[in-house]
Order: sequence, then structure tokens, then C-alpha cells
Amino acid sequence: MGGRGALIVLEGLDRSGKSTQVIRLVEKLVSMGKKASKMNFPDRTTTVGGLINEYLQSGKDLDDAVIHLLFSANRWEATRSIRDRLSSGETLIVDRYAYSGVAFSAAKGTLDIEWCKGPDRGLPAPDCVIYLDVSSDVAKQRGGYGEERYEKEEFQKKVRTCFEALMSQEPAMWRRVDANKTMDEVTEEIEGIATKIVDQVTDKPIGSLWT
Ligand code: Z5A
Ligand code: MG
Repeated sequence: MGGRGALIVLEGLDRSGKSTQVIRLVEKLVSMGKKASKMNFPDRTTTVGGLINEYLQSGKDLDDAVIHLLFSANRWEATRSIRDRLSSGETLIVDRYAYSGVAFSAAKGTLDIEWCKGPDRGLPAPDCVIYLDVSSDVAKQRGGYGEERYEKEEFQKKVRTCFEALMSQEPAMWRRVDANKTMDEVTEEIEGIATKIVDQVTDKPIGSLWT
């Protein structure tokens, strides 16, 4: 059939199941004969990603604006590869993107949502963002919060509010999935959404985020 691949992002709070579902979705698409791969942000393997990793592990202290710009730079470093791969017909399933960037930075209360969106304007726009909506009680049962900087219940509540604000700005972009369900139920719902998107975008130009 030809045409470009789809850019599909999974977003959601801690323990909502993003990484699990990204792997399952790629496997499903490949089993259907589609070219598909996963990507994740932050990508801790680059130089910028190494700084982000130090910050998240709470070792390094950085100004809120500085770490925000590093997360964004970490996406810009991947931009050429994203565009080339989509154009070659590869579908990319992405574990967090600019929406996490805005939600986690704005949740700190020192930077507003519009300022936070600025550095990510012009990135390749997703064709769809699937939001894994998990309650805090269920998230806690999935192993509790870890040791990283943002993994605290009070902070996660603020992040949730920021995600809700982003969803209300672009309702057509987002699909909300109840992530409190079993892994298999969530997988089935996501697969239904993603397979349709993959078929719909082949002839569409790649969009530009928030421009
Ligand atoms: N961050 C930022 O500030 N700015 C940015 O621009 C970006 C990110 C891109 C690290 O991200 C931090 O960076 C993150 C946001 C911030 N901080 N926080 N919080 P990360 O993506 O590296 O974080 P992670 O630790 O890999 O992912 P996660 O969000 O904590 O988890 P997840 O990927 O959503 O969940 P999971 O690993 O798939 O599943 C968690 C557990 O639950 C696991 O044991 C599963 O087996 C289980 N699970 C999953 N689904 C289910 C269901 N349905 N039922 C039962 N059990 C389940
Ligand atoms: Mg994850």
C-alpha cells in the first residue's frame, strides 16, 4: 500500500502501563505485517539524556526551566530520525512525548503551560495521543512509587490536572483509555485505536506540533 507510517504517542501518569502497552502494540502491528518500532522519551542514552537521568535520580539539581529545555532538546535530537522513519513507512509508537514535558514541568507551579509548550512547538505532531487513565489507588497497587524525583503521590495529582488541561485544549488528538482494567483489556482497546490510525494517515502530511 505504501505511504507514511503513523506517529502514535502513549501518555499517562506513573504506573499507568505505558511501557508495557507500547511493547505489546509494536508486537501486534509487526504481527500484522506492518513496519513498526518503539521510541521512548526521555531517551537516556544520549548526552542530553544522561543529564536528564542524573536529574531524575535526584543527584543533580537544575533550575526548572533548564531541565524543561533539556527534556525538549532530547526530543529535538530525535526529530530527523522520526521524520525519516515515518516517511519511509515505519510506524512509531512513542512512550511519552512533549505532553509529559509540559505536564511535569507545569505541575511544579513555577512555569505555566503556555511557556512550557514553547520549546516543543514544531516537533513532528502525533497522529493520536492515547492517554492511559489510571487512578492513584490502582497506580499505588502496582508496586508503589519508586525513588525518582517525580514519583510522589501529591505531585502526580498535579501532573494529572495538567494532562487534563492539555487534553481539553486539543480534544480531537486524544483518546482516553481506562488503564485500571487488566493488561489484556487495555491492550485490546489500544490496538483497536492504533490500527485504525495507521490505516488513516498513509497519505497525510506529517503535522507540526502546536503551531
Ligand atoms: N518526564 C518529564 O518530566 N518531562 C518529559 O519531557 C518527559 C518525561 C518525556 C521518567 O519517565 C520521568 O520523566 C517521568 C516523567 C518525566 N517521571 N515520573 N513520574 P519514564 O517514562 O522513564 O518513567 P518510567 O518509570 O519508565 O515509566 P512509568 O511512567 O513509571 O511507568 P509506565 O511505563 O506507565 O508503566 P509500566 O512500566 O508499563 O507498568 C508499571 C507496572 O505495572 C509494571 O509492573 C507492570 O507490569 C504493571 N502493569 C501495567 N499495566 C497493568 C495493568 N493493566 N494491570 C496490572 N498491572 C499492570
Ligand atoms: Mg515507563
